[in-house]
Amino acid sequence: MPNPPTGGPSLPQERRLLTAIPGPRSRDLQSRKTAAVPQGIGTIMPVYAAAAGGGVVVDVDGNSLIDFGSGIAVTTVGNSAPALVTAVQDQLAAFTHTCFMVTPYDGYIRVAEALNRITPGDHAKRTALFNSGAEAVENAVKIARAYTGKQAVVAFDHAYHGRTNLTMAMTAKNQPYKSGFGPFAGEVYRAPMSYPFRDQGTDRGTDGPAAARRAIEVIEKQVGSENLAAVVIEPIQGEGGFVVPAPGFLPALAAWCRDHDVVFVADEVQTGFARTGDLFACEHEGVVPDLIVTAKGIAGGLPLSAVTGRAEIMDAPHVGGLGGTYGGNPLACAAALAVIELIETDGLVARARAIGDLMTEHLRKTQAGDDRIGDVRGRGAMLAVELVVPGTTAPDADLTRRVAAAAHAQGLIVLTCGTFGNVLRFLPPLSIPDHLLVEGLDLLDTVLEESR
Ligand code: PLZ
Repeated sequence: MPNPPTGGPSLPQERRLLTAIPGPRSRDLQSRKTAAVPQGIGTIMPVYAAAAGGGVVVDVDGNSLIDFGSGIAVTTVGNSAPALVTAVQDQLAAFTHTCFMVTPYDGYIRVAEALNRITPGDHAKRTALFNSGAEAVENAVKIARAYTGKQAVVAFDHAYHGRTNLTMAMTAKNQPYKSGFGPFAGEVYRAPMSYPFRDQGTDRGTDGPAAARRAIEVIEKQVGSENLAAVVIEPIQGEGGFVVPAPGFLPALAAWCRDHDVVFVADEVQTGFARTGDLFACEHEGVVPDLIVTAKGIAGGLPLSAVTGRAEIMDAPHVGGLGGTYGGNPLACAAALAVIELIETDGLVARARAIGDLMTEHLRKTQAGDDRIGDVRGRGAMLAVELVVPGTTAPDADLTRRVAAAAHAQGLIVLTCGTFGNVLRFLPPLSIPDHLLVEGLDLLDTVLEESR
């Protein structure tokens, strides 16, 4: 293909296979990657992108793939959305960087004001900007420690918070995230999560407040609220398997934190910005976190993350105690302002709900005829199926791998996740047209059938 196609919504919204997947150009790039990039940086799908937009990714061989991944929940408003491209281009021509800690600029302040406005709770707030999800999680912990004068941090079973030293300690899963990379940061403790599909039929039960009491008991016995700075939790777990806690679990935890001077931190890196059919997943149960961590969907693919929270907590660190060269980069801020506006003007919260309804109905029908699908769960455009040995809850990671690989070969980008590697997850961009959603789901049914 001499001229790569223009990206964004102008791309034909179709699945189109011109070569085997991956095609010859992708295979060539993959062998160059192997020679130039360490193997530690893995490849889920060795198909090299040339353009993307709406609900497709076009590869270097001219194949057009249906996107059920959004670059891991990042391009929520769609790749290269025109309003975002214009906003970033304008900023690019004005200046690329001055460093907000040296000579600041208004884009950063406007993003902070917007996040203070749209995040849950009407209390006075402040926002600090960073680059990655992990960096923001680390800063939320720094801020909670400075505010409380305490050190311990509680994270949960199946949690994912990043790959830096502190966030590796907070992440639950050993392979591939932690193995061989210790020693990990100290003062990180783990509490049991509410995982309804795996808690059913056990003495743990599926009652949210009861699951919270179980977690709180572990926290009180093994940590002690007098030592605990923060409880950090994903309101719907992402990498850990799209685990939606039982109703009442999050509110009970938040209430306990409030009563014990513990900062309640919602890691909404994967769930935020309309993904779950609410602007933020916490809103579903009316939970108001003390600090909320956002990234991914915040800026349509430009690297940006944020910690937003109660003014008195956010102002605890001393002057100069927070920052970084690139945090709140002007291009990323321009993108974030465009994203926030697009979510509001294009009704993307409602769009996420509509996608959720369409996909859930289809997946439940598939489940009714396929006893390998143990669970269909998620909210909005953050959905998953958990694959098991029929009649049990025993995870079937091998089937999951085979189904994902077969879907990839048919031109459907789909990701897996879960502590047991047996969850297929669906994170389409909210710009995807319905016909591609349906085609992707039909394809999934076919590959599930063929993987028996
Ligand atoms: N918190 C809830 O989902 C990133 C990780 C992909 P960064 N999830 C995708 C991988 O294998 O590295 C994530 C998340 C939650 C924090 C993070 C970390 O965000 O921007 O990847 O640092």
